[in-house]
Amino acid sequence: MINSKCTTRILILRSIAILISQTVVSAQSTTDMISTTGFVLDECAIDNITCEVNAVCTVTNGSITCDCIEGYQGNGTACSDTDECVNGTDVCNWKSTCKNLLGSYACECDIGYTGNGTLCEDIDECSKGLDNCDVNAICINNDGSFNCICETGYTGNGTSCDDIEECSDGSDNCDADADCGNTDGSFTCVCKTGYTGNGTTCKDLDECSTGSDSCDVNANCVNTVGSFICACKTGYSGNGVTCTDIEECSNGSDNCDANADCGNTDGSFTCVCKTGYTGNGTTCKGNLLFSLNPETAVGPIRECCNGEFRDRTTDT
Ligand SMILES: [Ca+2]
Ligand SMILES: [Ca+2]
Ligand SMILES: [Ca+2]
Ligand SMILES: [Ca+2]
Repeated sequence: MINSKCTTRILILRSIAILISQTVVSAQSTTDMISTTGFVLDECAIDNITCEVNAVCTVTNGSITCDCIEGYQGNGTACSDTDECVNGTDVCNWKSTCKNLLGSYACECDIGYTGNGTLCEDIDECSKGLDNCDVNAICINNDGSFNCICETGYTGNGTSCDDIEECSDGSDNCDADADCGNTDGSFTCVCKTGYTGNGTTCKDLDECSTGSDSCDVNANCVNTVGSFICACKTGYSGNGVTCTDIEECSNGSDNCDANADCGNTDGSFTCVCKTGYTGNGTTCKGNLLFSLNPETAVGPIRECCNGEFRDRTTDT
């Protein structure tokens, strides 16, 4: 603060009237009188010279001095406010704002800082819960402020974060043979039926070798990409998932010889040549049987032809 002084030297004749003692005063100057008598004169009070309201009056070696008080500047009879903020005499922290007051000034920590103005420290808005970050955002404190960053899986400005629709916007990494399912903050990849893997990588599932097929026990399983085929084995009919034995004998699909007996079996059938016939069942030939020795036989000779006996004599 810059103060100027106004010094006024005067003779205080009237001071005699207020001398505390009755000591006779010689005709001396007031200055001499004080020093020689030891009496105290309130010269500031008795003098017509009045200091400015924002100044203090002091007496030094018989001289009255008006000094502007701290916070003001002038010659003592006229004092004006000192703007400490402008002249740089304030001690405000660089993170605070200086506000000039009449006869003084104030330091107010800037937004984001806390303290008395002379000392200002960053406010950790994140740990104190003073941030306005979205519930799905990460708060990062910094000097004087903070940042809000949407968490992975969300999009927005940090104070507002929305779920990313990965499946519909194509930002998912699901395999082409996987089903993508959106979730709040993420997404899922599940291999489609017929495929196996973690969802981001899917390969065909060999249902036949892994035993996860649904083929009938009497069907052949054929693996395909993404699926499998069930085909009833020979001798069975059905859709592959359910196979039943074919009744070849009764539905006429057997290939037994006409002179064979057809017998159904599970998955097949048998052909057995009838009595009097020989063959593998699918082909049967009649036995040529002579009931008697033609040379010694008495009566008609009977022979067999295609299982029917007849008199040989009648055949000639
Ligand atoms: Ca901060
Ligand atoms: Ca999502
Ligand atoms: Ca397959
Ligand atoms: Ca059969």
